[in-house]
Amino acid sequence: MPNGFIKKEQIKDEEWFELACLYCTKCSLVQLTCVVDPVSMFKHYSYIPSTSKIMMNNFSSLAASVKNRKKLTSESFVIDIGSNDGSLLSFFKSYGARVLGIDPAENIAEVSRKNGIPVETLLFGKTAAKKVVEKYQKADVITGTNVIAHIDDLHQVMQGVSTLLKEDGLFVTEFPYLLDLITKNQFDTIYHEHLSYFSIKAWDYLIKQYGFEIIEVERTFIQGGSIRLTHARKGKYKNEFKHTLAYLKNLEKIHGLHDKSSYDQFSIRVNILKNELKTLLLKLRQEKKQIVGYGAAAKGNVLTNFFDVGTDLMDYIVDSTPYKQGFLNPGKHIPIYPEKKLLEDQPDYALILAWNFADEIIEKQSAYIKKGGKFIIPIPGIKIV
Ligand code: JHZ
Repeated sequence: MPNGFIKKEQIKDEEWFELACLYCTKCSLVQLTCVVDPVSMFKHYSYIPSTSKIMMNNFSSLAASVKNRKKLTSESFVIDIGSNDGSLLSFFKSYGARVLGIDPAENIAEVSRKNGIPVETLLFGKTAAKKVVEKYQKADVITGTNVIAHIDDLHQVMQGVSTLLKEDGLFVTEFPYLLDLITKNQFDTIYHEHLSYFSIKAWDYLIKQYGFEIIEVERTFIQGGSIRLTHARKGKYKNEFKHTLAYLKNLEKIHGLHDKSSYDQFSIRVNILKNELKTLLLKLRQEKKQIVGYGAAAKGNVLTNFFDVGTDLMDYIVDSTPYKQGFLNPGKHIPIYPEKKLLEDQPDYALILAWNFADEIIEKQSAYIKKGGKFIIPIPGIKIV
């Protein structure tokens, strides 16, 4: 599993799941073939967004844009689905709004509560939404960043949102955009936590069934290219983004997102990338260079497994997340250490597995580069810095 970091003694019990996609010829949605039990994946979670400055800036900008549109007061109630450590809600709280997180990860909910952000530890759906409405009230704003694609039953998501949101409420969601995934070879963002890969066409097909419309759309560079969508019930707000939506749908068509054969071509491109990267790493190893990984991202676990990069090619991975340090990455069992080990050891090359944070990492590790260290960025194509 992508976030299934383990200890050495757990290797014998490690679980493996198929990783493959299906394409719907009717609505163009891309989904995984295999659904892993969400309780086992999310009850104890190791990913926290607040370790990244870029992620925090993104949350800050999302909250600010909602505030501009919705005029938040101390009466406003904001709910975040997949609230993690409460990072996004902390911005809404700073605007005076009442906030509540919904997240199944008990370990991270504790962190959130310590940060002053209350959480209901629930998997989101219609039942969870009903419980929250009974205990609290309906929400003025519902947010959900990098979480909707993690939920198997998308109809449950929209039923939940519809149950939980006031008539004039806003629903804001952000997820990696399929257009970026396909055009930038981001195959490694395909993993068990992400069950759906959305184009605007597929997403629009879903939300229309529940009486919602997209009233604002923005492409962001988060996670290598995401899309932030603001929704309201049809006709409640002025929709100034009709042309942008039509433009994006057309762009998706041009890039073949609505046509199955484009996905076969994508697969060929990924296999070419695999050959190129493996050839480079093998060559460096023959030259007796030390190679490590940077960022034990879930996507990095996909890359190391799919490209078959193990401890024969990569000595270890450094990562800033305390929950990951001291563990082995799933599948390939590469050990994970704190980031400071990079400067202590000064390896020749560091393969940036968290390539979406390449700029932030390179800036942070300028001392490593000054001493002659090199970074390899694998996606969208190999680049050595
Ligand atoms: P990062 C996660 O995927 C999981 P991952 C999840 N399923 C999802 O949808 C996506 O995010 C959006 C480390 N790091 O954010 C921290 C450093 O060590 O790309 C993280 O372990 N030093 C919710 O796991 C990893 O890299 C740094 O300076 O692919 C990045 O993981 C920085 C900036 C990060 O997400």
